[in-house]
Amino acid sequence: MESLPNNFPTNLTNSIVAICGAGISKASGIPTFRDPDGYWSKYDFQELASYYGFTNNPKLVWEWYAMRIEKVLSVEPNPAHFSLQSLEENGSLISVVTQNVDGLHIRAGNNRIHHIHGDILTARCLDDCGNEDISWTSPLNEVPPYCECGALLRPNVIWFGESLPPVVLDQSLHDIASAEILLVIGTSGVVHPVASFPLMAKRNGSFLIEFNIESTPLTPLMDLTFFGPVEKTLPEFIEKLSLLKS
Ligand code: BJW
Ligand code: ZN
Repeated sequence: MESLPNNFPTNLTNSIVAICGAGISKASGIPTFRDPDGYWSKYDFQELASYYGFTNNPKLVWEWYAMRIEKVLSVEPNPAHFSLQSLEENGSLISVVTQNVDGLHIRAGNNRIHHIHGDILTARCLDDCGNEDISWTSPLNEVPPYCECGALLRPNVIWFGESLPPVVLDQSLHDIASAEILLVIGTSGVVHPVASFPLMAKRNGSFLIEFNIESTPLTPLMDLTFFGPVEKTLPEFIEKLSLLKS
């Protein structure tokens, strides 16, 4: 691993925010969206990840989610997730802002996580009868699933064209505003508003570090880039940080 530049921040206490995307869960066996073998190479995102698509064909959308729920329930966090947990444990991490809906950061032991695109293991009533508390702990037997009130359930995720949950968005922006270091991990950097967070942080003086297997539209903004599988590069980087801290 290359050495850190001279302008690398020296205050490593409660100073780091990690923005994560699907690339961090790839080594756990969860496909990304936009890689050549990702979901959008096989499926139409408008059909599967929009409110319009859902109301047009709830069974089709729920078949996709049921398949993904089964996958999420069968995989484990990988060394990249665990290294973010160690960063929280040693007092360096403010929070993880994750676009991932797989819950693997929770299972790795992180406590301060903002799930900005929701949670695939929960669902809520489409008719807003007040039922917001459905959790999947085993694969779905039948799709689409229905609420006790008779209406359809929908996955608790954020689809294209939907607003991000305001409280989660506020907390994420608050944390990013105080980040000395922003880690941008395994995201293609094309989905807004998250794709605009690194620029906001940069303007606010944060030091930006990207971890990805390839360059992204965000790469030119970065102070440092680690190209390679994040399950390898992130633990190495965090090991180096702990040496700096001790
Ligand atoms: C590795 C690796 C390894 C692989 N190691 N790296 C401003 C401008 C233009 C458009 C908009 C805008 N503001 C809003 C929009 C519209 C839209 C948008 O951004 N569209 C663009 C795509 C053009 N945004 C929205 O609609 C958002 N809502 C919103 O802004 O509300 C207000 C509003 C509404 C309407 C108009 C205007 C304003 C909501 C976005 C919701 C996204 N939803 C999804 C599905 C979530 C639920 C689910 O999972 O089922 O979220 S889509 C999908 O993309 C998912 C992801 O969270 C998200 C981001 O993807 P991510 O994580 O970056 O994955 P990939 O696959 O793209 O990238 C993986 C990366 O990993 C790659 O770079 C690889 O190289 C890398 N990698 N293996 C390291 N081992
Ligand atoms: Zn209901």
